Amino acid sequence: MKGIEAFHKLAPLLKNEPTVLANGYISREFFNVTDRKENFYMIGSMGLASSIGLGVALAQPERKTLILDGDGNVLMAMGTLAMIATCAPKNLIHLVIDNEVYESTGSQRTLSHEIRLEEVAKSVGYKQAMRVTRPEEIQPAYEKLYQAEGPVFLLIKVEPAFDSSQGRVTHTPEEIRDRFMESIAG
Ligand SMILES: Cc1ncc(C[n+]2csc(CCOP(=O)(O)OP(=O)(O)O)c2C)c(N)n1
Ligand SMILES: [Mg+2]
Repeated sequence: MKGIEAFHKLAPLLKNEPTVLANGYISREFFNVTDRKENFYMIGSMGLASSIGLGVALAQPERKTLILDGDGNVLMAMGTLAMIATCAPKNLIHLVIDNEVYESTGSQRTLSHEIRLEEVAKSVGYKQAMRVTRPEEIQPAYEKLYQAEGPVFLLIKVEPAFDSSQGRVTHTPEEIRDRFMESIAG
């Protein structure tokens, strides 16, 4: 499955959950599938979507919070998995698009062809962690994890297949911040 297919499966499942997206192609591709004010695109800094998502989840424990991460991002901030598991926000769902490469910077291989990131998440203490490889598995896995107590982790294996003709996120960082804050206020 291509990453874009995974996004087309995920997008209709989202309601108004705050969603913190990893930098690079993940933000860019998801922006083109479904731009929403609840999307916080981490435009520049790699590895930080997970810790920002953790902060959002802890600040608003009654609201489901999503992180849409990449394998390279997770590997860069592996310690954040332990922090998430230890803080244990019940409302946090950590989704990872795993294409086994740093596709945004030229498809250098990551370690996720050998390291099963969902096993890492499970072993540090995520309540549940699953891996899917086929598009039709995404909805049932997501719905199962959505019902479960968090933090939970869903790894979606995809092939590197970004369509570089897709445009970049058009909002400025300030606009992304402001509309995200507005969407989670109150
Ligand atoms: C701290 C930091 N290091 C490196 C980069 C350059 N960079 C941007 S995206 C990216 C790859 C991200 O990999 P992954 O999370 O697997 O997402 P993919 O590109 O495969 O969709 C890299 C290395 C950056 N933006 N910030
Ligand atoms: Mg990747």
